[in-house]
Amino acid sequence: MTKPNLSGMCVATYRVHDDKADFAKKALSIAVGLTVGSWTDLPELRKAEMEKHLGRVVSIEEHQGDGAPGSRYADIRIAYPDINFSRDIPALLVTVFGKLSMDGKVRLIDLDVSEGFQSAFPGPKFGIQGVRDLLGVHDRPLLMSIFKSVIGHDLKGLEEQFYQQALGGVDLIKDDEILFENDETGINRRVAVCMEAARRASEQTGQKLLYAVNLTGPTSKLADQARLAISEGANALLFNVLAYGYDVLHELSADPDINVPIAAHPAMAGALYPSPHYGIAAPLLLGKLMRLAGADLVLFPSPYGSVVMPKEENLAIREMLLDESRAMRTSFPVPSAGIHPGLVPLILRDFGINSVVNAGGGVHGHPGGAAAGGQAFRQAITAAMNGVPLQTAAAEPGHEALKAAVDAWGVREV
Ligand code: 1AE
Repeated sequence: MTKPNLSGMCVATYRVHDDKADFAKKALSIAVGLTVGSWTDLPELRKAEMEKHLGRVVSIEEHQGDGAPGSRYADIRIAYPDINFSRDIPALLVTVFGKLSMDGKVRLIDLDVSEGFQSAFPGPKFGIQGVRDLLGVHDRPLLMSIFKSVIGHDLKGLEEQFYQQALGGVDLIKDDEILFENDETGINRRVAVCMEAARRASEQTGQKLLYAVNLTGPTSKLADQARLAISEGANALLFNVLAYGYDVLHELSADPDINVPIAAHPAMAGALYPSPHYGIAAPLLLGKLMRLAGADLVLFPSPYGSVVMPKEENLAIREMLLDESRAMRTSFPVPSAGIHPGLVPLILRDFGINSVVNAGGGVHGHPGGAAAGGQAFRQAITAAMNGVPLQTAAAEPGHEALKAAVDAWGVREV
């Protein structure tokens, strides 16, 4: 097969499972079907006009599997001319995986966008460096704590919970993603009290802190809500990207008035990535596309905690977020869910210092309370950075918080 010239084209890679299919025929039907519709039936004149719109088969890699039913598959790469779609993520996704996502065992495993397409996306406004600069922390993984049991709280309750988390020395506090607009603790009201609690805690800890407040409500009002929160002092946002769509994240992140980092929550991602046969692979869904759309931090289930994702997929997400060869800022990987201090050495080994250790239950469930929970994590991070086993560090004077955490949750061997 002669290699097509791919400039001005976005290339999608699909994994197609089929025990009997002629994969070359399947590839051609995708390339033609998702672009010009039908090729052989076109008159010659029309063919000449349509040539520039025609999708191209770039490669087909067949795998026979082990002979068991369902094990035969092919990885098929198709190039789509940029001129077929506008420069936005919805148009790209509908082109490469709109109708096709419903047509048999087809999974979108990667998407390489052209330089031209990428040029419409500034990517993360802050990225890893920008978030570190805001916090003044450059030499260790960041620590994020998650508000828990927030539904039904009054402002006073939220403020106290925030203060306790902040006292523990965390770098970021994020809302729970299920905290929506409500009369008692609406976005502007809770930002005001929580930022005041952050100021008080900072007098004790000497640390800066970002509060990622959950941006919710109808799409048409999100930018106004974000501006309102920022006018009350919000210095970061949390956003349920997949419930709204990547384009909404892109618009928020590209808005010059929304000049705070945005953390992307992965809610709904499980409806799309876990199947080996269908959906969109996690590294594309939560890695490449989140960064392209402008997420400064991206949360996803880690391989170790309560909601797990296979480690290879986690590391591939990390790769997508940190890849320096892309002409845009890098995004922080935030492996999450069920994280406790005993997992910190694993997180550091697998994700390195350019990551965020993120915990809800692992902070609030500490026997000494949320402040002790944060301290235990900070002590675990310092020990792991110095190559000191957590059990050894926990036995040292001043490390009572870590000791209590190790007793409660144990330490996972590296
Ligand atoms: C993958 C998202 C994790 C998340 O948002 C969350 O709230 C985790 O809570 P914990 O740490 O499992 O209690």
